[in-house]
Amino acid sequence: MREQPRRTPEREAYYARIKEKNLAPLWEVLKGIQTDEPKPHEVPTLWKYDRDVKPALLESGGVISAREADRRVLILENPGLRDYFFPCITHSLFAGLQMIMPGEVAPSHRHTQSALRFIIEGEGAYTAVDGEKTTMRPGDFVITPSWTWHDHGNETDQPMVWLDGLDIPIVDVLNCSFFEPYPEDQFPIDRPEGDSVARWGTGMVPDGHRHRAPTSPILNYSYARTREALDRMAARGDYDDCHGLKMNYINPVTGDWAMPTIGTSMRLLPKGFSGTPFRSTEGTVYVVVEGKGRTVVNGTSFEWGPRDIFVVPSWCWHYHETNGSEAVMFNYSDRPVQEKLGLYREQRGKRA
Ligand code: 1HN
Repeated sequence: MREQPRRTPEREAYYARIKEKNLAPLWEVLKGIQTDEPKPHEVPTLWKYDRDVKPALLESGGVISAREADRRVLILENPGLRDYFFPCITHSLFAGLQMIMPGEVAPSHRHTQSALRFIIEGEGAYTAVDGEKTTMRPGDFVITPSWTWHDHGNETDQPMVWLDGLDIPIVDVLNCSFFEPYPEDQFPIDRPEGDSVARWGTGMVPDGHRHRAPTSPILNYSYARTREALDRMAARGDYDDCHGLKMNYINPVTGDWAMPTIGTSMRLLPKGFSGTPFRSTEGTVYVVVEGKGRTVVNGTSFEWGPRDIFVVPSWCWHYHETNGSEAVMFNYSDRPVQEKLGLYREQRGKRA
């Protein structure tokens, strides 16, 4: 550990003098930035959906319309990041819950921030991305790549809620934010529903394809297919000690993560699972899809059930447990960025 240099009146006077010249002493600030290990400001936090989030969301329907809000989203603000430049769930990622009521539309726009939608509840509202529409169902993972036109609408008779995960802080640190509204509510649809899965999601790719974008061309990784894959693999029972049965979503064109800045996975924890402690540098947002269990993060126990959301900050020891039911959880983090920069680290512990 570094020693902090002593502060003396002579030094303080010197610092004050050089400040005028836009100069500052590195030795006064080095310790705060080169920490022995990650010291995230965000804290482990659990949002109970049915008890706390849902009533607030339903109330928001009477507070503002989707049109006036542009996007009616309640931000999951990490209490450890209250002084951050923007309310976020981790230092690198945003999370919010968007609700769209029957008959509403969230008008088309595009931005350089990439977004994922993870569907929480409701059935049958749509999101459209660059001319393809997809009907959303709980557990679906839908991608809005950087700089693609997207709008949402609900032609059903029930409210629809999904989680929005965006790389807002990453784009901010690089100063690459661009935004543009589309002149109409909806960008024209020019492909049938399911087109992207047919083209890219069957283990084949179109002959002579020119997909060069860093984001997967698949619009919707449906829960029906994900769940079936997990079920079939569970039959063989090869579970990881820490993660259970964990599958990462990939871009079928490159084999890399589905999104360039956000890594996404789905896992199945079997009944009576008692996970080994694990930590990694990826601050991770979890969304529970099915089942009940608990996750112990740095000694704090989070009891979770369907639709609950929690966050495990970078480098925090944690383990997962289930009891009488198997559980399915979605998660996302900034791991693709860390891997590309050679920064990603993980560590497995021992059960006490
Ligand atoms: C956004 O554009 C959407 O397009 C959702 O649905 C959430 C959160 C922050 C900034 C932009 C959307 C967002 C967002």
